[in-house]
Amino acid sequence: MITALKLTFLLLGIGFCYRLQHSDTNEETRAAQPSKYGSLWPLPQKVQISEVSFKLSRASFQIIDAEQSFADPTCRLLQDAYRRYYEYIFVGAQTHKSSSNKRAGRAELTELQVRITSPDTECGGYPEVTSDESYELSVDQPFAVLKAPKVWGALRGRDFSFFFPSLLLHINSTVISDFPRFRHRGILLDSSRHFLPLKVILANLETMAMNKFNVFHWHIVDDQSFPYMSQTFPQLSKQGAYHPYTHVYTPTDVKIVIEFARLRGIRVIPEYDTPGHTQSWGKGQKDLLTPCYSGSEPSGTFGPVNPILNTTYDFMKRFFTETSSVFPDAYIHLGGDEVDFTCWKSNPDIQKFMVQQGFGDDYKKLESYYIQRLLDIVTTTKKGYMIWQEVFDNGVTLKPDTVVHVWIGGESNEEMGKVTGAGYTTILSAPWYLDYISYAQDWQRYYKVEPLNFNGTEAQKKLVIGGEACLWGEYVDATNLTPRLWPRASAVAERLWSAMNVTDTTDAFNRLSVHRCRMVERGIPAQPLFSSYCPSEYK
Ligand code: CP6
Repeated sequence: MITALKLTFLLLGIGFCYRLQHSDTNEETRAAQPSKYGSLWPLPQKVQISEVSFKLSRASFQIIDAEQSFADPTCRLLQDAYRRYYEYIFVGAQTHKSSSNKRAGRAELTELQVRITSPDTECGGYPEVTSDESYELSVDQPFAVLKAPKVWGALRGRDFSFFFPSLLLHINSTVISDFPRFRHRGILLDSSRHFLPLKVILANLETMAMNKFNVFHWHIVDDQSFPYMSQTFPQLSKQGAYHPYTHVYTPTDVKIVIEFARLRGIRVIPEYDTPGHTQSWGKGQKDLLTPCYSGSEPSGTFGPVNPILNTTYDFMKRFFTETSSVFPDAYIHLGGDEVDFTCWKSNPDIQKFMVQQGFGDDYKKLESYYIQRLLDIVTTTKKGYMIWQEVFDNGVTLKPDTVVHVWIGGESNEEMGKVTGAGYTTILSAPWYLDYISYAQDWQRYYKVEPLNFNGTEAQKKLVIGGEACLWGEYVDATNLTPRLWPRASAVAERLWSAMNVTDTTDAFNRLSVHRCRMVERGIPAQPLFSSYCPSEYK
């Protein structure tokens, strides 16, 4: 018989176990406190905030080109940015008019002057891996000044509204001097496992800009669907997309994405992953994929791209010639990951080819043979390439400027040592698979990653140009993409932008909580970090 006392202990015990399992660290259970850095995110390299503060008025405040600026008044990139920032500064602020009136005694800040200091402003160009994103911002009387060598820095430095504590229209006198720690700061989105409507992609680009990300890695096609509408091979999306008209990216859609990204200083790098991950390609392109065999008969199923046919390489040449002119970035991502050899092994023609080439039983050699020929083709289109780490692991000869994308190994960075040891430039994604979700504040795990934490020389560490947060699409579509990505990706944003010693998770939590509310106020449904509320909820 269970007595009442025993039952009480039993229940207490269950409760205790539950607490143990979910025992949160201090950081995870406390509420956000104001940070001395306000809501700056990612934290600039150098900040000085003084006690003096100014008020702003919606009616009189303006953002303008400084007289000495090299920017042309017709520079659309800047003019568009001024309008966006103006709207961001004053969004939601109106209802707090009374509180700013109370402090009517303080001086008014009436202008943000933007000064591009280099004669070649790059206004009409595309951002590149070498683009200068540095800027200096001084908020002082009689006006605030944002100085940057190129328009890219002006974009990074402009987000003036970062200085507003809650929604009050005043701003502290501040001096910031800032530049990114890493040049490649990306987000991977996957539009194959689920089609992502254009407006979801654009909203994500806008949020990327709020977090100073500068690369949109567009994993545009994969096994499940082929939404890229090719002008050379229209059958690919006709047959391979989830829907031939609604679930495709037309040439106009792609242009819209690229221009929207450019205006925010974001590069668009498409990924066309081969020879694996290509089931959807096979629907619209006969003989592209390898027929698999069951015994001596074709089984009716298909494997990776068929590496032994010349028609394969003719196709690739025409396909990549098209994409190289559609996407302006100097780089294209060629995938090359997770090639399953089972089908190749079953096919008698491939077996024969293996013998002819002297590859023995080593199907990695066959994979390398294919990739080698593909890389040669892409080189003729004058693009640089990025590839997943397996291509490097398999010993394929790569151009010296190849970027190797490390995705295996979680938080241990041995592979980074190997890749940079061989002299290749690399970017890190292994610890930043944001499609993995778990209980509690997993952003802290992403935040604590140190990309240079591997055994290697200084020269090797210089080869690490950044990283990407990956949001693979198996369990993600338009309904849940944004809250799953933000603010978790913001943790990666700060790791890649801010100085190496910015590692205080408590201060990060305080700033990120406000930054997350800011995203929500701007219409981005970013999920909460922990129990709390945003000021805008009761305005
Ligand atoms: N799709 C493609 C994927 C993945 C990769 N490539 C992937 C593999 C393992 C995990 C998550 C994603 N879904 N094309 C590997 C780069 Cl855990």
